[in-house]
Amino acid sequence: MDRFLKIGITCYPSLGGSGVVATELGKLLAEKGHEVHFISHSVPFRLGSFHKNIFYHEVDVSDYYVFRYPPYDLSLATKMAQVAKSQQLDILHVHYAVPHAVCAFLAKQMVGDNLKVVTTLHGTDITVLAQDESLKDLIRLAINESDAVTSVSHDLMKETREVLDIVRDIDLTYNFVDERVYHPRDAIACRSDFAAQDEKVLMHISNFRPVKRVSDVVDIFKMVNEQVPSRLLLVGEGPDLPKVQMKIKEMGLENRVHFLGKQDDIAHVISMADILLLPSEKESFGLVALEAMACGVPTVGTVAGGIPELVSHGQTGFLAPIGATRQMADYSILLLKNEKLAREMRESCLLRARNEFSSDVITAQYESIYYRVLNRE
Ligand code: GMT
Repeated sequence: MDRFLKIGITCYPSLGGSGVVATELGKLLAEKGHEVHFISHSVPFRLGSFHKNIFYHEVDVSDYYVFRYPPYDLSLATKMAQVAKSQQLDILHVHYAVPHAVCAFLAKQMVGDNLKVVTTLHGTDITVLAQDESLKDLIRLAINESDAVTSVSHDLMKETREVLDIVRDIDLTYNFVDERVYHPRDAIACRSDFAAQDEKVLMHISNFRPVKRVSDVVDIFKMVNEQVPSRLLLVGEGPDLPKVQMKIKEMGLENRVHFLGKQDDIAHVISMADILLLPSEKESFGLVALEAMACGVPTVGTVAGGIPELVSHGQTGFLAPIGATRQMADYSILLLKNEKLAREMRESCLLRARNEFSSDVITAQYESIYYRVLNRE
């Protein structure tokens, strides 16, 4: 049996959890001996250094003058088919149903049934886009026609079934982090650039979309800071950033809040924190909470989407209802004032990340899905 596969991967290559997971998976598969071909409009930002088993195929979008909107989806589908034929791909693994699973469906029509399509659902493709009546039937088709479908949480799986009326099998494959990168780093020097020795550090990392409720982060921080001298580090940027900056100014918190913008070395940055705040309204998984957990940092957040599958309430963090800022502040204060609890939670975080979300285990789960759809179990 040929264990080494040729795998095409398509994802959103810029910032975002789905792109991170897809890229990290591709890198780990390549390390295990598989040949991995990324097909996208730009090089995935986490791809890093050269690896002999990793290839990148750029999608050129036609800008023919009759097109009002350049048809990226059609160019991507064509490129997928070309790469599948020329490289004799076994698997096309697409991350995000829209448009990637739809493009993979088209590519398969061009290539034939030997090409197997695996679709991973990450969240907003279902929780937002599948609610749109104009896209619903298309997303359902792409999901039903995939040879395997995976979801990053039970919650997302349930929602996919409910919203799209899907009855087919869906595999659960939680997200993971590369333990060689995500582990507690010595961040004492960086931390002291922002916080004095007797101050605590709260952190929020996101794309500042409304769904992240960054305004709640500020409210929580204000309440915490009234009882425990603290600093808030905000990492990332996005549409709500100006609103949040304004709120911080109005609350007179400018001197206690630091904006770090987009950062590459998230493991190092997170290691500066005592707590990660994730008060999202919706989160199919919440990769950043796993990144924090792997660095020994507990999350205080919401009982939203897949977060409770990841953050074990009372052990690796605390969860409260969406919008319950007072409760999240009280949990944070409890944790920041109790060194023993903080130490225990840190240990539980490291253990849980290693045991439940190990990159070895999750990569092997994806491999077994590939072998299953190829009938090579
Ligand atoms: O959270 C975002 O806004 C980005 C989005 C993405 O497309 O990458 O994240 C989704 O996929 C991540 C990886 O599986 C999950 O960790 C996030 O929870 C999910 N976001 C939402 O469900 C809002």
